[in-house]
Amino acid sequence: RRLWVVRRLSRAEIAAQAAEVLRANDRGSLTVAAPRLYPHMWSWDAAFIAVGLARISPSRALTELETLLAAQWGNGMVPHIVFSANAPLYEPGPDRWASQETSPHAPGHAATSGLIQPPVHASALLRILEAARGAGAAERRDVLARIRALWPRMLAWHRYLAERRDADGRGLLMIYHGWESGMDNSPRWDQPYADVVPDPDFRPFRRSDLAALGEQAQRPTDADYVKYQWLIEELRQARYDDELARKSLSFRVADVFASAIFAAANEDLARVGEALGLGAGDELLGYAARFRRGVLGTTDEDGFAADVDLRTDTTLRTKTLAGFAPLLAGGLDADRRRRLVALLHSPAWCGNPDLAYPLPPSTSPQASEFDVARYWRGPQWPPMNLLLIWGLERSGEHDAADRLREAALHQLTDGVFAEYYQPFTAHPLGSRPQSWTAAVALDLAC
Ligand code: 2M8
Repeated sequence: RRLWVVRRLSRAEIAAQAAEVLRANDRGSLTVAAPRLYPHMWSWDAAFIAVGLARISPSRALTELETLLAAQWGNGMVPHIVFSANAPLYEPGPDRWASQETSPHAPGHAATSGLIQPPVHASALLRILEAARGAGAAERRDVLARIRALWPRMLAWHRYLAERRDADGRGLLMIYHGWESGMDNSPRWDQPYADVVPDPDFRPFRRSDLAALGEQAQRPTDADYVKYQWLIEELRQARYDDELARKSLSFRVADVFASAIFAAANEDLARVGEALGLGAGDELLGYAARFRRGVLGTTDEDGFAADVDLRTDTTLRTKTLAGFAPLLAGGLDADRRRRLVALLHSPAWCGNPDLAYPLPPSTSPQASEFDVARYWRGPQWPPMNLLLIWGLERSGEHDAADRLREAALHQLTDGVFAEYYQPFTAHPLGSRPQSWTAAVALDLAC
């Protein structure tokens, strides 16, 4: 085992270099997720990017959310990709989604995908609001006015999720594709994907990710990708209609991690609304309570949460980072919360003696599916550290939050801003420089 050894940057150097990455990936009113592999705007990346940018300019940070929400669909859905013109090839591109031709809800002025990603946006908005309080008077006035203007779109997004993605009110968000979880090839989805069988005459298109990255062992497999592509076909056939999708798709899962993010996001949006006198507080806090209950309803005796396959009503107990969802959502009794934090620090997770940094791998090294380099099956992901830090703070676990914060920042002192990290050697993996990693570094360093 060879550790990745580099010159370590100081806090000030990290902040400066991270800001430089975000500047280089800035295309005016949006920041591309990564220059080659992901040359467009991604929904939850944009939220993390906004959190980082808020440290430099609350106004520019808000622009990121405004651009994303300007591509919102008529039914409130915020698409997981907003395509920019003249970018390097990314597949599936706008033609594969054909959203404007297929759905009456798709916006006429923006090319988008037809999926969602976890709703971190309101949590980003709250941080922008907090950063604006420390800005000069003119910027503060401007940001507050723009947040008011954005409010109806944020509310419509949350209503879409609560009404269309949790139609039966169980407090768990239904997703139609592993991409909607943001954790594409996580072992969380192995079982549901086993039931996704493309039509025999389906012709998969060429992958652009392998050419852009050149590291096959760090990406999902071809077998995975055919299914990812096929599900887009199924969704298009369902005309991106939630009523139809909910009944017809061969992948329908309750995503416990996104549900926890949503619980917290509703509280954060309620705080923004309260600060600006915009109302809807009861409604948003009602959603927060519903989704918190939904998340808690899946937990085992340690407070560790599970996804649910909604086609078969099977609970999916996998050893992935998503199990810590209750720390994000809150609501565990003190005893189980202590047990869950102890699990986080145990050898199955951050306390694993082989780890280069005590940070949670995306999949437990003790799980049979653990793969040290393959994307969401093992590597450590900086934005997930940030979500856990927020969650631990929200849960009153300040010592655990501080430990995680210190390790997360230390990992990023290599100055590479990689998409993800090999947990045992600290080698930077995936695309680089990845905007959300730079944003997290900036936030942690400031
Ligand atoms: C990855 O997902 C995209 C598809 O949406 C891909 O592999 O092409 C995931 O890591 C996702 O969570 C992330 O938002 C996206 C852009 O960074 O890349």
